[in-house]
Amino acid sequence: MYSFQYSIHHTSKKPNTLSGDCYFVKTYDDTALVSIADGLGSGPDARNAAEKIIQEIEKQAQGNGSPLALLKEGNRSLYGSRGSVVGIAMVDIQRQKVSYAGIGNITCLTISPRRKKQYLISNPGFLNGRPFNGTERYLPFHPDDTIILFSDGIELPENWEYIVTSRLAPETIIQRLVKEMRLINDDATLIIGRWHKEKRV
Ligand SMILES: [Mn+2]
Repeated sequence: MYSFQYSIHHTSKKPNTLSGDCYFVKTYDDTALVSIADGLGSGPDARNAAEKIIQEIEKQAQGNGSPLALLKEGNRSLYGSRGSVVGIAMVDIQRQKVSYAGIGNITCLTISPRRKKQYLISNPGFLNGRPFNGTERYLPFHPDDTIILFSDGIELPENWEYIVTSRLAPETIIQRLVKEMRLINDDATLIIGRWHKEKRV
């Protein structure tokens, strides 16, 4: 039995205001869905766009779905909004693979316990309800690999690989990353997750 363990760092550009980033994480049996939307600009309009698409992803998502199909569904909710960049990763521990589709400046990568890094590239642009070119990308994902997803308000510290591949829990890893990273003046979201093998009782 595996369980998906994850942790999130989420802040806004100005203290005490809503972040223009939104996110959604959920586990469906063998698949963990991890997504971040960063609304264009900042303030309420940015928030509004990011929230719309994240709510749509949440509504439409199923464990066996495809991230590109979800991007398309979500895109429809953005007509008339300012627009948003979005990344959606689905990590299937049974098939040992991750599927990813992203538009715009969202970074997604996996790292193995031996520090082998592999990036899942987002297509350029942003979503605002108009047709877009999306690509679904795939990578193998083994137990104890870590998935990392973040918006452009995050710049990982130089030693991030060592921190992430430590045997610490995701929550502790996030705390250490945040403590050591350079702060950027932007809304920021960072999610790290891994499928953890539960010991049989
Ligand atoms: Mn941003």
